[in-house]
Amino acid sequence: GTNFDFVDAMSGEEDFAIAFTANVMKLHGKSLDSASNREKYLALADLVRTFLSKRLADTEAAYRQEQKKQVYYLSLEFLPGRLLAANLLNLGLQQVCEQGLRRLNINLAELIDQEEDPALGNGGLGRLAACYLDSMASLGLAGHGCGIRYRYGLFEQRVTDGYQREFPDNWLKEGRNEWEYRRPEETMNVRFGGRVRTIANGKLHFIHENYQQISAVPYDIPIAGYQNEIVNTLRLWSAEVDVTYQACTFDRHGKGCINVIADKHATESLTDTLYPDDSVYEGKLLRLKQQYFLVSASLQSILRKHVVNKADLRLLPEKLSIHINDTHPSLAVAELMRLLLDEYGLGWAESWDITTRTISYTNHTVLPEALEKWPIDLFQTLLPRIYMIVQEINERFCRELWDMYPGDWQKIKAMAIIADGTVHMAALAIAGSHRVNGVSAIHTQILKQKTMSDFYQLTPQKFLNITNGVTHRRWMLLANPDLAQLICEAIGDRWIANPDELQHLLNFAHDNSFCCAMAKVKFANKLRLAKYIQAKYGIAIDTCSLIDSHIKRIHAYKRQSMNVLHIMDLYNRILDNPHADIVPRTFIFAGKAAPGYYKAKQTIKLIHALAEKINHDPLVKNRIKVVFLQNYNVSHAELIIPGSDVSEQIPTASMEACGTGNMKFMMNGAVTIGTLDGANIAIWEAVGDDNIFTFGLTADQVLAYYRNGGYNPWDIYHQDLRVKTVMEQLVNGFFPYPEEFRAHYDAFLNQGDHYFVLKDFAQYVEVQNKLANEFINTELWQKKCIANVAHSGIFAGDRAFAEYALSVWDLAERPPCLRQ
Ligand code: 26Q
Repeated sequence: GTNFDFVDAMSGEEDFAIAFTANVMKLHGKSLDSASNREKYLALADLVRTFLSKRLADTEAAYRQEQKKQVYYLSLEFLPGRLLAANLLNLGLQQVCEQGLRRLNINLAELIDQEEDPALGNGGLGRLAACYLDSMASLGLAGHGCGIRYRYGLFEQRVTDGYQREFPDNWLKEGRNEWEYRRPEETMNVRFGGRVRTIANGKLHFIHENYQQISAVPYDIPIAGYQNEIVNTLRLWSAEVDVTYQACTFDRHGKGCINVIADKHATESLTDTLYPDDSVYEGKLLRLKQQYFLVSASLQSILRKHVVNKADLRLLPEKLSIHINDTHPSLAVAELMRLLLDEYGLGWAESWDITTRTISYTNHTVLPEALEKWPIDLFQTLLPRIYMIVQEINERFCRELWDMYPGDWQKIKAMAIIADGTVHMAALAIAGSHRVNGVSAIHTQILKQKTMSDFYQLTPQKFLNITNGVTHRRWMLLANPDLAQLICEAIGDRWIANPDELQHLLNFAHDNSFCCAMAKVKFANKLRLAKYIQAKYGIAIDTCSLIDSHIKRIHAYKRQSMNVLHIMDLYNRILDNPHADIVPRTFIFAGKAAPGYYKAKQTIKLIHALAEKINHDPLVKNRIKVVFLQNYNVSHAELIIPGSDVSEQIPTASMEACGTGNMKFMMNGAVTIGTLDGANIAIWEAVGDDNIFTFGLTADQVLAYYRNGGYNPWDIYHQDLRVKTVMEQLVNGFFPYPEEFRAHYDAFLNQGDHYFVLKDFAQYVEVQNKLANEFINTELWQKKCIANVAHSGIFAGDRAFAEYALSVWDLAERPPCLRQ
């Protein structure tokens, strides 16, 4: 029989063991005894992929037959996390696999650990895309990801002597990924550079000449829905040059094929690396090339499929939706226009109508430095035909604005797609979409009232909020199986399909045995985390201590430095009074800094300098430990989040569009200490004052300060001795090398404290104290944990995606959780 008979027949673990053993032999030409764990992992993944393949093909056939509306989620980033355990869970194979392997004396967990964690994203935005792929498949929506198959993922972070060092993330060492299907037959060609010749014979024709053409080869990764037989795809494009038929003429230097191969490698470098910056837009030519490469390859293949199925192009918006994840793929607007106009011969008005009704756009940031603007000359040289189309879009758009606001040049200039020598990608994305959404209530509010207020006034019907969500399958069932099981024992398993049902847990907040069981699960997860930290860093942490985690990209606005200042103050209390009554705490940090971001890198150094002092000071008597976990990735999050008591979500209000880590912590019963920003506000509304610790300036207050030129941090320095002390400690030799943290000192005091760290400090300390005192009241704390889990259902990705299905993509069938 075939490899997947064993599961299709549900024949059980014995057949599984046989099939697995045979697959090790087939794949590696080795017996089980002589295979390494990595080889065993690859054989298992291959077996699971075989199983996925049948459902992938069946799903595709079913969609075609039903003519189901397709959603294409275009994103420069996807951070899916490891896939083996997720696939086993979603395919319902966990048990048969675990027990089958046990028969062979193999521990499944050890094989799971052999998988590389694909790092094809920076952080929140890429992880959100992956959560949504999971939700779409699980809801039975025909939603697919389109991205880039970066040869190297986000850099690997190693810390030496407290400094971050970056290493290439060589995730495809074996030349291929075990989950993907390479589909060379579906290769698309993408054109760069050259020039455009215009011919007028009745109609205008645009002939693109002298371009460089690069092949885009798709690699499809199957994405399984949760126990529903659906398998969608994540299609990742790779730049490749086929030299098979390229003649190598010997030039006068006698080089021949060497040149051809050298050109091949230069061209293929297009998809070599992911840009490692998640908050500052970098106007690099290669980045724009990557964006167009993704957009053009994706749209060509989407349209080809549509046309091959004999569907009318005029029906495009009814048959499919194209969603763009931030402005990074916003060239989709112009590329879809190009294909409709030049390749399929439609007129402008019709093409524009089709385009705007097909495309929708999610904004993920209001930080001005992150808004994408491309210099015209660079844009025009790389994409001459696309630039012509953008110009035409801009002209028509500005004419429309002129009709609306005659004479208001200032407003028109502020909204124009091309202005001040640059192409404004957000303006292009808004003009070319029928829906624009923010990712939390406050973020959407700020978009409407500030960042995009002109556009909102022009087309209010385009704008809406859809608060982000995360997949509770990965973040609860997979990352915290003991908690999931406990919940099932208490309220049954319907919450898995319908996370709102987690609310029933509130009935158990006063149930002693349930509370104890929850505490036990948390303790076991803390122990698991402590063992990892001990093994990896030789640091012993107290599993009874309050574990407080701050894990996310390192950025000034996320204020890891404020967390550090609080720990310094806590330490100062011990130095002042060695017997101070301090609740034992473990502070965990993890996160990468953009390689060129000096201050963020110095924050990593500061965390290490502090850890070095505190972890070794006998006066502290182990009451405080500080740990920095290196190379933060999805797998580390799966380990840290279930083992944490407190979730640090302390950005300067108004700056974090949403945050999604906050939701994952909440699902796992950690209590948030947070500012009133992004989804923290929604969490606060869901759990109520008693079950979250909020503090600090509101977004309105922060924005008001900015309008009035900021505030004077020296006032606080002089008023609050604690602030003065920690500030001086940054530069007075308290840490070795007194000049090391001068940049931080200056930013806080001499450059106006742009992120309001000192302004929020006193309230932060106060609420940290309050939190610690409530933590030691175990019974009270358990109730908080339960309340957090119970109210986390609204943050499930399924809810978020159902909202997209309904309000953005207009999918005919309502997903189950929105059905009445
Ligand atoms: C742009 C141009 C050139 C190079 C890089 C970039 C770039 C790359 C990644 C700009 C931004 C990003 C990533 C942004 C991001 O992760 N934003 C986060 O998105 C989450 C999901 O919506 C939110 O929860 C976070 O609040 C937001 O910071």
